[in-house]
Amino acid sequence: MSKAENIVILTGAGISAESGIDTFRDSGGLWEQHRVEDVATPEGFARDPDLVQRFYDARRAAVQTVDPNAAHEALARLDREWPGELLIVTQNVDDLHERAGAKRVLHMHGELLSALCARCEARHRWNEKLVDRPPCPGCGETALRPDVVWFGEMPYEMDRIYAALRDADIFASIGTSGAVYPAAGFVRDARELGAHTVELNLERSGGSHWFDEARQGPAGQLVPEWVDELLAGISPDQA
Ligand code: BJW
Repeated sequence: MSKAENIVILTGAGISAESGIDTFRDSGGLWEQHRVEDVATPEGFARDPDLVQRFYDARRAAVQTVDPNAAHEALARLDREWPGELLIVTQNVDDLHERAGAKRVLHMHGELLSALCARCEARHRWNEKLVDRPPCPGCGETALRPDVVWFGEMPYEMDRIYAALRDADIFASIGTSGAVYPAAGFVRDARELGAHTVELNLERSGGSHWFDEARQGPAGQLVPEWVDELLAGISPDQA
């Protein structure tokens, strides 16, 4: 490599599976336990806010009892040591990338440990329950909702994501089924813009054919191997 390459990494629920967090669409996943229309749409929240608040309260409590795994640790190492631009775009609402030490993380589907005020639109760090309708620390209204992106809502920071994709030399997708847009379309965008694309997933996803390279296995094994390969390829003048 003559210059440090730019990397964009998309992560999904599969990267946190080995930490004990349920994925959505695998057997036994969250969408087998709950109807997506009920818990992950603005209409479902309007119909039964207590049901939705309890669903996210339980997940917010659970995420605080688990730890990052070898895949999160490896990406945090890459973030520390990679000399080029790097952005971890996660669809996950957990904070395991950050707790592993990664800094350049963007949560496009929001965060469990954040509450969004539907009245004043302020976002507040939050690790408690919301079902009891605590007041917004900003405006005082009892209008706090989970700060997550439901179907039909616009994901966060799309402009920043597309800017990073435009400059990417390498695009990697880790632990995501590629079933949800716009994230599922990033591989095509990155590829058209000239990036080398690689998928690391337990099994081939529906969109595997879009990738230049697709590796199958658990993230806790594949990601550390891939990161070792990338870091071994850095030439001394870039380090
Ligand atoms: C392992 C592993 C291990 C397991 N190691 N791997 C028709 C066509 C196209 C689009 C649409 C359409 N109709 C509607 C839409 C748009 C809609 C959409 O995509 N719908 C689809 C169902 C078709 N999208 C939206 O509404 C989005 N907004 C939007 O589009 O706004 C307009 C817009 C226009 C233009 C530009 C930009 C925007 C919003 C989507 C919001 C998604 N929200 C959720 C919930 C978030 C909060 C929460 O956590 O509850 O996000 S849904 C859920 O799915 C969650 C996830 O982030 C997301 C993706 O899931 P993920 O991460 O891929 O998980 P799984 O379970 O699907 O897959 C796990 C994978 O891991 C599997 O492949 C396993 O094999 C693997 N795995 N163990 C490695 N150990």
